[in-house]
Parts: sequence; C-alpha cells; structure tokens
Amino acid sequence: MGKLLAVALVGIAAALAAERLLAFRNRLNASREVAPVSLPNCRLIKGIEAGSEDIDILPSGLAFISSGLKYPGLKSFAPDKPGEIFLMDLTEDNPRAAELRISRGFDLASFNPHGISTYIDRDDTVYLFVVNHPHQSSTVELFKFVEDDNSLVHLKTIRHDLLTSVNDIVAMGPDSFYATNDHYFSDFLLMFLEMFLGLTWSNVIYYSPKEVKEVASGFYSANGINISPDRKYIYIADVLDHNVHVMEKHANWSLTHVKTLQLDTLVDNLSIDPHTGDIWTGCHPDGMKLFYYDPENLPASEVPFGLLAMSVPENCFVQIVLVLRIQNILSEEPVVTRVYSDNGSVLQGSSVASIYEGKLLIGTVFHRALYCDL
Ligand SMILES: [Ca+2]
Ligand SMILES: [Ca+2]
Repeated sequence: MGKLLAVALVGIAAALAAERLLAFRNRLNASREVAPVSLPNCRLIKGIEAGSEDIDILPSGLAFISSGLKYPGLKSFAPDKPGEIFLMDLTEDNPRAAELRISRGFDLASFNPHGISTYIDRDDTVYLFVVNHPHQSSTVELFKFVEDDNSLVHLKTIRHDLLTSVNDIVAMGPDSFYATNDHYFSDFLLMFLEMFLGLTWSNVIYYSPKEVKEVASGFYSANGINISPDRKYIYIADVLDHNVHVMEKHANWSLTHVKTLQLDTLVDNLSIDPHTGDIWTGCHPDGMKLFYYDPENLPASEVPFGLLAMSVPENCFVQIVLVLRIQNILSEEPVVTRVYSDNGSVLQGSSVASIYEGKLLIGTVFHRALYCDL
C-alpha cells in the first residue's frame, strides 16, 4: 500500500511538473514567428553595443538611453563594464549618442541601469529617475540633468522594502513615481520558480517621501509603465501575460483598472507619443530566446534553464525584434500596427521603441540600438 501511494504521488508530481512546463513555455513563446517589416531609413547607433533597455525623450528632443543592463539569466555583452546613460539630440540632422558624465560620490562601478523616466519641474529642472540593480538589489537613483555640462548630478538613492525587483518607473513629481516590480522575489532561483509556477505576485508601487504603497497587483510580471499625455491614465505592460493594462489614476495616487488590451507577444517598455497619445512598445515575440542566447555555453548553475533546453527547437536562438504601435487604446477598437520587425540580423531583443517628430529609436535588452527616420 505504501509503495502504491508513493508511486501515485510521484505520478501526480510528474504530471503537475509537465503541465507547469507546458504552461511556462506558452507564456514565453507567445507568437514565435513574426513576418519581417522593414523601414527604409534606419541605422545602428554608434557606440551602443551592450544594450539600450529603456529610452525616454524630452519634449526638446533630447533622448536618454540606459545601457549595460546585467539581469539574472540574460546575456550581457559587457559583463564587467558598469552601465551607462547615453544622450542623443534628435533635433540634429545626424544625431550621435554621447555618454553622460555622472557626478562624483556615486558608486559607478556597480551601476546597473534598467528602466528610466524623466520629470521636468516647474522651474525647468530636468530630473532623471533610473532603476538600478547594484549587487543584484533594486534601487531608484535620482539625478539632475545638467545640459550645459552633459552630465548627471546624483541627488539620492531610493531604497524601500516594497521596491524589491523593480523593472521600470514613471515619474510623478521631482521625488515621486510609480514603479513595477517584475517579480515578488529578487533571488534568481526563486524568481525562476515564481515564473515557472505561474504565480501572479508581481505588482506596482507608488513611492513618495511621505507615502509608499502598493497600487496594483496580480500581474505575472509587470514590466513597462507610462502615463497618458493628459496624465489621467497609467499604462502597465504585463510581459508574461502578453497584454497592456489601462489604469485610472486618482487624487490619492491609487489606481483602478479600466481595461486590458490583449496582444500575442511579450510586451516590454511602453513609450507615449506626446502629440497623439499612441503607445509605442518594444516586444519579445519569443521570450524563450531571451533566456537562451547562447545554448552552447549554459552555465552549469543555471539548472532550470538546462531543464527547459530539452524542449527548445534548434537553430533559432537569435532573438526577433518587434515594434508595435497601439492607437486609441481607450476606444472600443484600438489599432495595433507592426511598425518594424527583424529576424535578429540587424537588431536583437527589442525592449523599447520611442518616437520624436517622425524619428524612431529602438532599444534592446543587451544588444545595439536603432535610429529610424519614419
Ligand atoms: Ca521607462
Ligand atoms: Ca523593461
């Protein structure tokens, strides 16, 4: 009887694990194949070789680009080099990316920038908020941008028990913001388990010096976050649920759900066209490839990914790039357009697409960045 029970339990456990594996694969391999869509006037941006995970553009046409993200389980082309913030002036005919100098007193060696957001104060001071992961932790760094000097002055490091695994932020004031936690756990193995089990423990936090609180929860993995031009709605991308949520913002900073736009791809960061309100996003049509950049060289310690490798098709480890434009998200029939798609020969792993006066910047998790004249 004891043996029968043991066999039954093992059988149940195996069946559950197989079911989870299948569900997890479905979350990661959303649409897999995407027909290429090309744009005629694009060029790779010189000097950006190790990622351009997030991009934020000021109304004046100055674009901030975060580069050099080191994220558990993902490829890095410059694992020993600290991250950087690049600046690009999109009003120039032939814009170039220049690295911004960061003021002394900030620990540059552990700088690991992720999502970014800008805020222009009443006195025209420009603040840059940067999600940072020094030593695998999560902080938000607040900088003042000094244009004359091409530099960032570090003002403060924000840490909080509710800011556990921050992915992106959207600034609400000179020292307040909404932030997405892409996982409940920050430890790599627990993070993987959380994804594998399909737990919806990811959330959104409102932070100000006076008050910090959870304002939305129940996400598989909340990622990109941004605000509508009229500042009434907050948009949140759930990368593992393949959708964008529209939330209404209230006077006390709480959020209520308005609607969800379901897509068939893993949605990363969200950018807003300030004139039209269109949402532009960089997507990962096949999330499996994010974790499988180099199948020849899987670190032995990354057992969970080794387990998954058994079921990954061969010869398709290069990540596809996909840029979507979402028009009229609040209407009955939003229009979703595939603006650009590449099989990985030009660009790999698109995480963001930002627009400024007919110019498009496409950023990636760990690869290069593309500049297009639309
Ligand atoms: Ca952002
Ligand atoms: Ca992101």
